[in-house]
Amino acid sequence: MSDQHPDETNSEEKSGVAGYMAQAKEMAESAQERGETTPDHGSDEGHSGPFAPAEHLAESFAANSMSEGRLFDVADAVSDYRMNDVDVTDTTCGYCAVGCRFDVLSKDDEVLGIRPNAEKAPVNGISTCVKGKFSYGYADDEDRLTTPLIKEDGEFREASWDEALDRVAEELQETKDEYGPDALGLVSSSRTSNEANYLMQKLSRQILKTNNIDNCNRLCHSPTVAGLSQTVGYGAGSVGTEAFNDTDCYLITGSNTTESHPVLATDIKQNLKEGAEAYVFDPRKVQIAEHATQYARVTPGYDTVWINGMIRHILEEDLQDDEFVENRTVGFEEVKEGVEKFTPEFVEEHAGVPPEQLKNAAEAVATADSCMFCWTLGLTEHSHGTENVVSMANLALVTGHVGTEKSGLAPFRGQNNVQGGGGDMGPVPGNFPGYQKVTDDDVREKFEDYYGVDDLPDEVGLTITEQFLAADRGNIKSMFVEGENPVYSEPNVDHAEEILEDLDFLAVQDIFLTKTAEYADVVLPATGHVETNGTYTGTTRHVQLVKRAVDPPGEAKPDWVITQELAERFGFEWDYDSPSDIMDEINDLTPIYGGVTHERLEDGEELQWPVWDEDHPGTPHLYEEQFNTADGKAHMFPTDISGPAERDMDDGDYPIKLTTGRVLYQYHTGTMTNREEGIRSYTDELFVEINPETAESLGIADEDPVRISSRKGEIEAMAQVTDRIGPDVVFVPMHVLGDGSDVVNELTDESHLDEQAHVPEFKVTDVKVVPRDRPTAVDDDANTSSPESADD
Ligand SMILES: Nc1nc2c(c(=O)[nH]1)N[C@H]1C(S)=C(S)[C@@H](COP(=O)(O)OP(=O)(O)OC[C@H]3O[C@@H](n4cnc5c(=O)[nH]c(N)nc54)[C@H](O)[C@@H]3O)O[C@H]1N2
Ligand SMILES: Nc1nc2c(c(=O)[nH]1)N[C@H]1C(S)=C(S)[C@@H](COP(=O)(O)OP(=O)(O)OC[C@H]3O[C@@H](n4cnc5c(=O)[nH]c(N)nc54)[C@H](O)[C@@H]3O)O[C@H]1N2
Ligand code: SF4
Ligand SMILES: [Mo]
Repeated sequence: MSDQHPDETNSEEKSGVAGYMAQAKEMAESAQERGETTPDHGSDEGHSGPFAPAEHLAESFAANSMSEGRLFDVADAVSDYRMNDVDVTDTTCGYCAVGCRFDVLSKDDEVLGIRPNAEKAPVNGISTCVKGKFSYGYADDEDRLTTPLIKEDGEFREASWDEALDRVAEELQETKDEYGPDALGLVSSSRTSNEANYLMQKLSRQILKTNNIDNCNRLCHSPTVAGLSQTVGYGAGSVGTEAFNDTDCYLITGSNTTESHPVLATDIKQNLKEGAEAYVFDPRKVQIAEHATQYARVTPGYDTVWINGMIRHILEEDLQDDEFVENRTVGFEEVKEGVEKFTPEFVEEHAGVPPEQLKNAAEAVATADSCMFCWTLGLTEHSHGTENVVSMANLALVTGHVGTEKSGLAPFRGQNNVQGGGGDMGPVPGNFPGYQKVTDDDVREKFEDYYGVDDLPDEVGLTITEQFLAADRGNIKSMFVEGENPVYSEPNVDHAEEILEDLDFLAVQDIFLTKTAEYADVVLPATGHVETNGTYTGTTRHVQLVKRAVDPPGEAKPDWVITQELAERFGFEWDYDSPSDIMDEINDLTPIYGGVTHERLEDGEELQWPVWDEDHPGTPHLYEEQFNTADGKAHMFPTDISGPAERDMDDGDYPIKLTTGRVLYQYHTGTMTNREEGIRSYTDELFVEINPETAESLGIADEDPVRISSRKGEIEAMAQVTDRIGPDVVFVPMHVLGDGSDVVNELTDESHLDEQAHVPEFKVTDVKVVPRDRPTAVDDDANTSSPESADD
């Protein structure tokens, strides 16, 4: 897309647009002057122009971050739309799991703009965030993969689909014949549709006979799925969308809501303005904390401590919901006993939360008429992430705030389709679709009958991080990676790269030649989200349609089509004509999706699973009467003080705790967002947030280049000195910023996994931080008195 609009001045409409843009830029600047350095998607009133009022703040920040030409393109599309001159396709956002819906405006197979369509958008109404609204330039980027590629003598060459798919099938078959099916590892993609993910798990089980299939859910909310499955039943949030706007109280922890789930943050902020309360616990004073009733800074890695402390205080003050506990839960006595040691003093010592803040929050949460318990990765990406989630479920259950319209458990899920494609559809080592266990004989028999085979694998397979570790030991020989960029997103990426390099065979299916794809033997070009039909399932269990707005570039094919054509190479004729056909099969085999059909969605029905059959209206909130457990009760389990995996190691050399995460403008490894010049310019350098006190003790000033080293590696970044973060903790974004030569996952450790969910400990790593030009020499100076070791 050109930077300069060809025709900026020759219509009144456009000069109106130009005026609006100038206004928008001013708004953005004044917001920045007000100190809103972390731009917020927000909604605002009072401006006129080509955009609807509530879109304004998103536009204003976009105006500040995107080239003028690009904005004119967008603005033009909107005015063209008014002239009915463009194609309009209603679809669901392909970035995060909020599940915003909007119209894609396109003309001549080029996406011109995105415009929310409130009538068809149950979650977002007329809101979107800057990514959903503006980051679609990737779609016609010149670097898109347009043909299959095969590597020959270390170089890629173009290949036909037949040649590429034959090669993939032969190689996978060869590994299977020689080493057995479990020498294969498959990574499915939460970026892709439910239908595509369903077929990936089918390929893995029916044809390749392995349960070694996983997806990015592992790196993310797998502890949420594990923790909630064992306590309340379903590995999903219990609340529907109403709660976000109407609850009386929010407990929010480990969630940078305004940057990671901007549209949910808008609902929450609006509700706070109308009198609701919010209690935020986070090591960083993230922007949602500015809007909260109370913010408490927590020591990273010690969340079970303050959560148990809250339960203890609630019990001490007799504020628990006795009736709920008695009638709807088991395990209360054990939890009561388990929390005894978590006195306010103990909590302050280990988790850093002052007693007053702990008590305030506990009392507010327990006595509110309704309350939502919200968390994201700050709670899950730990070596004890599942325990954190179980603690959170215990807290919610003790207060009785689960199972109503305005109260419940609200993990904000990550990728656009991680709830559906990453979990519900079963591309995970232990579950068929619908959380049906691969180890359950009756379940396996049902799938065997349907799939016409009698040997589905019956042992739980390997998770994504375990697949890498197994490959390192030589037990996995070949991998198939769809829509995942592990050489940036896995822990200890230098090691991950070596492992990929050493595989016998690697196939990658993506929309770009990613750094992961560079290691592949065969690369398969897939369609992106504006070129795809199917469904995504968002964080509130909404199943929503995704539709093709423009034709794919070159010969790129939809993910589900590629998987079906690969299956054919193994002699399996699946014969699906469309994603809707695949959904019919999902309906047959997956009780919670029993009545989710494309027809109903086309008719505008709003379906949140479970949807048991075609007459069932769906389930906006879970657990109104029963939990999804054998006895219908919620099961509470006591949890203990856990702490990060590295807590027992000698941290003399690495006295600082590193935590990692997201920024508003970027999306993960940046394969899509980094193609927007304006967005990139906002995040053109890797940075590290350092508290002023810590910076001073380390001799580091704002914007200084620094070196950060851990037991696994070393990177450089630019210091951002800010009291957003607490002393002795630093934050580095997980994204690929600047030239990408340094990424934070060079520092993280792949061996610190949660015992149950196997998520890596992305949220706490011991590090050392020094000014760049001072030698780090961790190996040399262990006994010298550098400022940081002097501080210990
Ligand atoms: N802009 C943008 N939005 C995204 C994404 C993106 O890449 N970019 N990715 C999507 C995906 S896949 C996901 S999973 C979500 C993730 O959404 P978030 O979980 O909100 O994202 P993170 O930045 O990883 O932030 C987690 C929060 O945890 C806090 N934290 C760190 N350590 C601890 C701890 O020990 N305890 C507690 N209580 N908190 C801690 C951090 O300070 C931060 O506020 O975002 C989704 N949305
Ligand atoms: N240090 C640290 N590391 C982390 C995290 C953290 O908080 N800290 N968070 C973790 C989390 S929560 C997540 S979810 C992961 C994310 O890690 P990844 O999933 O590896 O990150 P993405 O950049 O979203 O990669 C998705 C890939 O899919 C491709 N793609 C997009 N759309 C399609 C499509 O329709 N079809 C196909 N075939 N490909 C497509 C993109 O080009 C990209 O290469 O990172 C994890 N890593
Ligand atoms: S909040 Fe999430 S779903 Fe909504 S527009 Fe932004 S990235 Fe897309
Ligand atoms: Mo995620």
